[in-house]
Amino acid sequence: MSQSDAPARERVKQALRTQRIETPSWAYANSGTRFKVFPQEGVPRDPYEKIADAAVVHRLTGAAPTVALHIPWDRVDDYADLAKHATDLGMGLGAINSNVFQDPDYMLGSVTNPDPRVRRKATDHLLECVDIMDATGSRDLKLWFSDGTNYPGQDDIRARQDRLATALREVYDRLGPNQRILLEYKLFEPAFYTTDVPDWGTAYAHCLELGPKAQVVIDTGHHAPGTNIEFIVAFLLRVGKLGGFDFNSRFYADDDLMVGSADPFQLFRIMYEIVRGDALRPEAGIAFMLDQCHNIEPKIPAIIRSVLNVQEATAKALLVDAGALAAAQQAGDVLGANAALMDAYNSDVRPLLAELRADLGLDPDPMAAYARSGYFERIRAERAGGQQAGWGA
Ligand code: AFD
Ligand code: MN
Repeated sequence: MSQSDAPARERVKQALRTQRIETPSWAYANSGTRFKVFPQEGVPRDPYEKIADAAVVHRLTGAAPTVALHIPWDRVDDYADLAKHATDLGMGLGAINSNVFQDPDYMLGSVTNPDPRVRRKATDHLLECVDIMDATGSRDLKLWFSDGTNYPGQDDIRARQDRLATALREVYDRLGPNQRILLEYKLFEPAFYTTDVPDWGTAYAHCLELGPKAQVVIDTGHHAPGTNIEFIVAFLLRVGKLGGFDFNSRFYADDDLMVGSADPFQLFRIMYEIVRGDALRPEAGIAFMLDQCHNIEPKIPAIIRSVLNVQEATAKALLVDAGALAAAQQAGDVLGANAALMDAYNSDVRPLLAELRADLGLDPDPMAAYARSGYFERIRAERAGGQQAGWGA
């Protein structure tokens, strides 16, 4: 199917109108590597300013109406007031990200720590995050555990799974009817020998044990090099256990670069499995979140670029001629089937996306619109003082 085919263009545009991409509060703040955090001008100093920046991304792209929070980085006295601030800016508060990886007590783990006092403290933090979800109206609690060990024999691998299951069960049972746990896995880092939730299979098994309100979240930077991520997407979609994504890009490790910047073809293949699984619609419940750190590039335009990259990959995936592809697959026509997918991937969808933005009353080029907006110059002046937000690694 080519995008010169008018009905196809309309169908693609219609599907893209429903796409929602959630940006992370922490991507607007200072970030870096373990070697250095390079502060940037204009960076927000609190969650209110982070949400203001996220609102600019949504205003220019029309596709990013919610912003994920990270607790305690975004802790405030009155979450209802923060939610109203977001609403006033045309935004919503999205996933609540727990943080049981930066307190000194968590050196040997959080919910899997051998010390029951530490496990209680970590589990109480997760329960506090659910309380916050009640106040913000968030659906999703994102759980990532840096828990693991650095040496063989350090701790009992199996006992740590029991501890994890116990904590997850307590938090799961606290969830309201419209709330979910999104359990995130990561193969490596910061632990070097075992990680307690290292891969999609572990996350899937725990979510299966917990129940329907526990889903797996795929962070695209959390796999061994060469992992076929679109296989994981297809498998989890088929069994109804894909809760969402933490999109980013990597050349080597968990680089948290702009999604699609290192491997746009992989992002297209991932979005093709979403389209093939009829999971693009908001009703499908897949959270399309960014989880990125813009260490050396200006943050707001980097996030805009990331949203555009997801839209472009999605538009290409929507252009795949499903009929021609299925026919070639069933006929065992290897080259024909590959060509059907590659035809879509090789389409330049930027004119179609520019047309969609014009239809929506948006500037066809959000990056240029941001550069012209004067917003950066304004926040650089307004935010000259105060303590910049960041995770201070
Ligand atoms: C780190 C972790 C993980 C988590 C994110 C926000 O690797 O991706 O989702 O922090 O807590 O990037
Ligand atoms: Mn993540």
